[in-house]
Amino acid sequence: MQIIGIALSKGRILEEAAPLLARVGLMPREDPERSRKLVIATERRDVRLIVVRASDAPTYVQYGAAALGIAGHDVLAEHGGAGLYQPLDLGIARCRMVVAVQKGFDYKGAVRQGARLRVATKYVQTTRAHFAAKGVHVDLIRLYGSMELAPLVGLADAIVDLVSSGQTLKANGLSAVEEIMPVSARLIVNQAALKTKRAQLQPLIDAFARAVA
Ligand code: PRT
Ligand code: MG
Repeated sequence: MQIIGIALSKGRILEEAAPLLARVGLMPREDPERSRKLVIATERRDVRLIVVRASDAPTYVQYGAAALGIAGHDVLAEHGGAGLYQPLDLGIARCRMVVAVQKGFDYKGAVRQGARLRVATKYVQTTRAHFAAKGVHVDLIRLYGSMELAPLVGLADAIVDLVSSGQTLKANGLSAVEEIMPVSARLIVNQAALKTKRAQLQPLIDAFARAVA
């Protein structure tokens, strides 16, 4: 019996994945939000949770450090998906990736005039691809969080960030001017492991599919 790891992040993803994990029979044996352990046993002796940063989940699965994982489409788009199967949209942690600007900034006008936009984001690859496809010239400023701050202090003309309720944008005088993609979390699988451990992995993937349906 080989041990199967599931890479996932605490917070939003774990919170919304918890009911799915319960239905699949993978309830953690201790609360990952409270525990300082990063490897957490589940109801099943052959499956454990690997607690990672949200943006690191695809990397752990790509290199086979975890056979399975749960990651947002935002994070997967940025990672590129090398070495991963993405068999299932789990429909959790839903939001939208958008371009947002300060109220009063004429985004459409700036784009129309071919102005060079300064765009702050942690989604550098996705943002570059989005504006390249539109033929808009951008200077990308790489941030690691709190993107909403950048336009307020003159660091950037626009940001690319996630929005769910819209409260954070609103509270900072920003508004979404363009949607880049809808986002939800996917089940991800190491491609090589799916071949070598299919007897163990396929039933788990099927169980997740039933849990979602
Ligand atoms: O904290 P860390 O740097 O490790 O990573 P993280 O901040 O990306 O992790 P986490 O747990 O916050 O988010 C994990 C995943 O949840 C993301 O990769 C998305 O796939 C998904 N998700 C869904 C979201 C949101 N909704 C969301 N609203 N992730 C972040 N947000 C943030 C957004 O960036 C903005 O700052 O919430 C704020 C906006 O929320 P509203 O409700 O005010 O619009
Ligand atoms: Mg966070």
